[in-house]
Order: sequence, then C-alpha cells, then structure tokens
Amino acid sequence: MTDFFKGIPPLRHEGPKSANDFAFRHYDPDEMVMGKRLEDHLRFAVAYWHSFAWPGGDPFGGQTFDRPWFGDTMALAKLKADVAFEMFDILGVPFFCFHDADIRPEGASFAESLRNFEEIVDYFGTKMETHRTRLLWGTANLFSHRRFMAGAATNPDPDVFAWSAATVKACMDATHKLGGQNYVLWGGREGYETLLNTDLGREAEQAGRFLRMVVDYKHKIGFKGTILIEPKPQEPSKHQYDYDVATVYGFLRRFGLESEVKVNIEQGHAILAGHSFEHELALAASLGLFGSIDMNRNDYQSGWDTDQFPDNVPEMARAYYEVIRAGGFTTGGTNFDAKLRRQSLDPEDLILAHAGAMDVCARAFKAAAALIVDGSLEKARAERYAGWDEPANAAMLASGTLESISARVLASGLDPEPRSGRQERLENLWNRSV
Ligand code: XUL
Ligand code: CO
Repeated sequence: MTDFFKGIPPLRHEGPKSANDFAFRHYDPDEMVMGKRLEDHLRFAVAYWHSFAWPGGDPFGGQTFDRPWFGDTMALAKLKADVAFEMFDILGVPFFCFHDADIRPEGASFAESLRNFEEIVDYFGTKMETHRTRLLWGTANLFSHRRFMAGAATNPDPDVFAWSAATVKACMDATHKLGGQNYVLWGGREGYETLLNTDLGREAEQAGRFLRMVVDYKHKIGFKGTILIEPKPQEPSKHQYDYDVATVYGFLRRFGLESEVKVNIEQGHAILAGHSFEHELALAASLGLFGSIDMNRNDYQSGWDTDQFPDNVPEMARAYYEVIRAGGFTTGGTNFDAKLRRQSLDPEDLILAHAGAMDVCARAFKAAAALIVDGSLEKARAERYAGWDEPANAAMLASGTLESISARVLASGLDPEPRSGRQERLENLWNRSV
C-alpha cells in the first residue's frame, strides 16, 4: 500500500440522504435495472492519462500537481501503477484505459521505450491478478511527442508512418495480453493545419491502409475485442479527418471496413462538431457502429476540449436513452476521459471527481431506463410512423417508382393532412421523469 490516498476507505452506496462525501448516493453497482446490475450496464472506466499522468498545465502555466510518482524512472512508473490500482479499488470501478505513453517512461530509442512499456504491462498483469479492475481499452499516444506533429498514419514522412505502425502493434499486443475489451484509435494529429502544404487525398489513402493493417493484425493475433475510432472535429489539428460519426462511416465504407470497426463517442467531441451527444449516439446506432462512450463534457462558454467530469443529469439521460435504445454496451463502457481542474490539488479531489461522475451517470441512466420501461415515448414514436405499416405504403417504399406513385396519387386524389409533431408534449413527458 502507498500512503497517497491515506484514510480514504472504499466507497459504498449510502443512498440519496447520506451526508458522507465519500459515498455513492445513486450508484449502487448491484441495483437491478431492466433485469441487469447497474455496474454491468454502465461499465465505468478511469482514464489513466488524465488522473495519473497529466501534470495540471494549461496554455498559460505549467505543472500544478505534485505527485510522488512524477518523473522518468521505472520505479516511479510502478509507484504510479500502485496508486492507480488503489484508486480503482476505492472507487470500485470495473475498468480502466491507458495509452502507452501514460504508463512508461520514454526511452532513448524505440526499442528501449518498448522494453519499458512491456515491463509495466506485465506489472499491470500481476496487479490484475489481485485487483478486480479490468482493461476497457488500450490505445497509442501518437500525438504528444514532436515526431507526430504532422500526424501519425497520415504523416508526409514514411518513417513516422512506420514508427506509428510499430507503436500500434505494441499497444495492440499489450491490450490483447491484458484481456482488453476494445482497442481505440483516436486520430490525435490525423488532420491538417493548412491545405497549402497538405495532400488530403493521399493522407486519406494512408489512413485507410493503416486501419486495414490494424484490422488484419487483430485477426492475426486472435484479439476478440472491438476496434474503435474516436471521432473529433478539430483540436489539436485545425481540421481532424475523423470529424464526426458520419465522416467516420464514410471513411470506413470507402475502405471496406464498416463491419470491422465501431466508434467511441465522446460527449465533448460531439458538441465541438456542432452536434448533440445523443445525435452522435443515435446515428452510430442506426449505422451499426455504436461501440463505447467517453462521458466527459466541455464548458459551453469556452468552446474547446476542457475534458471535465460530467455533471448535467438531464443531458446525460438523453445520451443513456440512446445507449439503451442501441441495445446497451457489449464490449464498450462509460470511460471518464476527464481531468480535474488544475486547482484541485488534493488526492481526495481525484476520488470525489470520479465518485460524483459515477453518481450522476447512475442517476441519468436510471431516469432513461425508467422512460424506456414506461414506453410512452417509444409508443409515440411508433405511432408517428404507423402509416408505413399499411401494406400499400410498405410496397411503395419497397418497390414503388416515380410513375407508379404518381399514378396512385392521381387516382386516389390523396391530399396529406399535416399532423402535430407533439414536441412540447413529449418534452413534458420527458421532464416529468428526469
Ligand atoms: C482527446 C481524447 C483522447 C482519446 C484517447 O480529445 O479524447 O484522450 O480518448 O486517445
Ligand atoms: Co476521449
């Protein structure tokens, strides 16, 4: 045991009236909702990078956090892992996620970085024998080091493409070894700053080829998890190629990979793309691409990716409603890709940030589930489209032509009667529950 979280006991569910900060009010992992334990619905994950690797910097100032594991040695990387698993135990989270660069010191060469990485992966493996937290997903950091400043797979320099491919191989091997349930590709700097120096057609071909290699390697090593792309419209690049779910779908279709890859949708990224989170979720579900979520918000005033812990129950309920309609998570889960504010210095801030986020997620999920069970919204939706159940209309859609439909309109003298969309009525119904 380290003494980092000294005195903070494992969090328990004490109900909404509890006055204890270090308790859950709404998240009871064993509560049965729609026939399944809440823990198995929500599948919470802690993001290693924000909680244990991020020093608290912003564009105007550097490190604010003073963590005993900061530094570049293997001993410190192991101390970081010890503290991380202690936090997972306190929170009772079933999953965590990491990038290679979060967990190991960078070596002087690719080979040395790989040795460092593999040693910490084995250290994780040993820890996972005595702790219950599992790996939701692994991923590669192909964006922080200066070698990636012009992208990874889409870099004009073939040597960077090669370095990136070798890094992804190592991260997929590690994810597979640790029993990870997904492998994520967020296109960190896969995009451009200016078209004056960019051949975007060529870069898309490189990205397609790279993703094909990832999918081939998944099958080669027998990795049973899901490959996920995480869309984002901009930041760090002015234009990111994986702009949103629709763009990713077009890319996957172009390279014949739409049945191999799904999406990890982040709330903040959806808003940056000018969508709502629920739009991205519903679209992914309709395209058969829904995989997992990063449940972290931005600030609506600032317009950049502030990666804050979620706090808006009504908005989150809209998102979980779509998750449930999509059939819920299979390999995916609710990852908190969220960091503390840089003034939140204390070890207990890390615990309370996650505890609060788990509570608001549980509350939102239960409200959404209650609306699904009640069925009124889905009934209203079905009624709105009921005309399509009539055989003549189903046939029109299946095999009508403009001529046959025109003849039908002329013969029947039909004249469409507008019907209310009943939006406010449905909003009232929603607001009575959430
Ligand atoms: C960046 C982001 C990443 C991915 C993993 O905006 O969301 O942390 O989730 O690389
Ligand atoms: Co993310």
